Amino acid sequence: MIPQYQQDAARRLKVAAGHLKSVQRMVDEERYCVDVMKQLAAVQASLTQVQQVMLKNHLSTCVSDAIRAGNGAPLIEELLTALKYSQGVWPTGGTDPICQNPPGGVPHDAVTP
Ligand SMILES: [Cu+2]
Repeated sequence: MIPQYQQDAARRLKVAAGHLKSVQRMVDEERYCVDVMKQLAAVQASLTQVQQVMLKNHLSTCVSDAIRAGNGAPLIEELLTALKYSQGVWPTGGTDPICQNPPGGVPHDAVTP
């Protein structure tokens, strides 16, 4: 793993684990349901951020290495399958924001050959 991403993921997981423990305590103490739900949503958002870090690492390492070696297709398929089970990893909820609105670029569906 790229050290920066590894440290980022580890830090975020540690925070999420601590947060989850406090939610568990809230359930044990029979705290107000909506308050528990809000805290659970926050834990889920933290885990989604870890997913995004892992995705960045995977694209930066495994996928780009495979593409450079001419063997990217299986990893792209594997990633698309994994993303079906990783709702919210794309910030807009399942669509690719880069293709829709690339910084300083043109969406690839707007490009004519
Ligand atoms: Cu990878």
